[in-house]
Amino acid sequence: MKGHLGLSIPPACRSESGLEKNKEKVAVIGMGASGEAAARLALAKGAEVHVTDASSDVAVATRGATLRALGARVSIGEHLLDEVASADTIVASPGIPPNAPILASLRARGVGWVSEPEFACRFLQSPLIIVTGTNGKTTTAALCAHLLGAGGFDAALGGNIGGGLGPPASALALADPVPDWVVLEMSSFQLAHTREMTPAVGVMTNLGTDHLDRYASVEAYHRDKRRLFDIGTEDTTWVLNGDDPAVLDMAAAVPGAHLRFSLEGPFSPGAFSADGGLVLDLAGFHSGGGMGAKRWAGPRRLTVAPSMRLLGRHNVANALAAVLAAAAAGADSGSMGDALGSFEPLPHRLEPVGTVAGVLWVNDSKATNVAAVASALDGLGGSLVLLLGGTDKGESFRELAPSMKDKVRVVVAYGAAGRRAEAEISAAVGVGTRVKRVDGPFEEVVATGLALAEPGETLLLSPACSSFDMFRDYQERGDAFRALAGASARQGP
Ligand code: UMA
Repeated sequence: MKGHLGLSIPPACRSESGLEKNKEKVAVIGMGASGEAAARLALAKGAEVHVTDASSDVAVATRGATLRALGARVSIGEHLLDEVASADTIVASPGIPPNAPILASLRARGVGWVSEPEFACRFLQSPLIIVTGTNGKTTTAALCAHLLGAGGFDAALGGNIGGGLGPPASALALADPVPDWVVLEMSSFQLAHTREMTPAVGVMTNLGTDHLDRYASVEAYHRDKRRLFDIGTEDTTWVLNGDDPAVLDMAAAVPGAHLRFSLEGPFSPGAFSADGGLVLDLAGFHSGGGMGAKRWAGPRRLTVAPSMRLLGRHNVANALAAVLAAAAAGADSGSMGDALGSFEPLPHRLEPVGTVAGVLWVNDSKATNVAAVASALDGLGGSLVLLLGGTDKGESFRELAPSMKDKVRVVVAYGAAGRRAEAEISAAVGVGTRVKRVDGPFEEVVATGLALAEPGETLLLSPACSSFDMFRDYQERGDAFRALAGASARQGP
């Protein structure tokens, strides 16, 4: 594909796209959002589809009935290994751990599989902006799509993002008309099994620790993140966190154009924050994608509307990343300044959900790892009561000590990780944060936090853990917190 001045923009898939043969057999493992979307895409493209889920709960059975009516063969409650293994293409849902029996059996037979976005890219006709990183990827991806929209591009948003904010990649491959750009948030689970998909623009927001319940080590998690760089080409434009040595190190020898964003200081070519504003400096940048086509002059301060509502310093970093990615795709600095002001904070990410008796409630339920909580704490001012806990993912809570110091007056530690969180935070020397453990239900956790909070303080749900011990997912947890804020406001002080 050619950009507006004839520069090369890599297509979504590096090889011939589409099905490999007539009546290709596609097996899809898992019937959550991604499995359903992949099966629908394969059916729409004329494949013979076998879709399977180990569960037979109501949601799976309902999806199964729909897919059966569309022509798929459906097996639920068990995986039929021989049938799955005989397919030409196997698509595995991202939430299925690599040691799950079905994947272990396929591996033992020497049979490979692809991730759902990898399957989707075979049919995507738009160039891809892929956003990954440990934290900030959803805000960055959504803001990037918003900036492109304001710049006159038809930009479709999807991938890992979920939560009603965007569909899986496979659904975007059926979009009609074909969007100008597809902005895909991708998790490490989805990047793991990619081969052919190619970012025109690839964004790495940051690299921290996450998902240690699935990976044997941080290095193994980072290896999957590294796939982003492995699948690029020399025409890919990279948007890199200039303040994160792990990102710069990982990208150092990667071909393509490198743009960096920084909260600390000037970067050229790149974007940085200075004197409370955002500066885009792409002077002299001429290679890759549609970027050179812009013929950017010297540094340009973006006139950001005062209504910009993103809380916290880490969101400034996300905004800088989004601005660079959108600029790389062709958006201009004038439209981006206005659009930054009209972007609404996303649900469950430092989302203010009410003020009760002088206490501000902030829902940061998406903060499912320690690094995300540290970012939230570093970005917020004032005194805080922090609700922390849930399913234990094995990370050290001690690492939160520097961010808690002089800021978090009380931690309410709860859920499956509550006891460990209590022990580690109480033992952190010199932090001075009081820890109160609650073993009861979430309502009791929130009520305890509220009772301990004083007027003028913030009650922050930023759990550092996943939610599965009490909720279906982080959205349900955040929704519960928001509903309790509403109920509390109605009840009055
Ligand atoms: N299953 C099997 N066999 C097994 C194990 C599981 O069939 O051995 C079945 C389960 O019964 C279930 C299905 O697989 O029905 C679940 O698949 P899934 O967990 O991949 O769920 P999806 O609904 O497809 O959602 C996934 C992402 N979830 C995960 O990666 C855990 C969603 O990201 C994403 O929005 C969606 O694909 C579309 O791309 C959510 C997420 O939490 C938001 N992501 C993690 C994160 O951001 O930290 C990675």
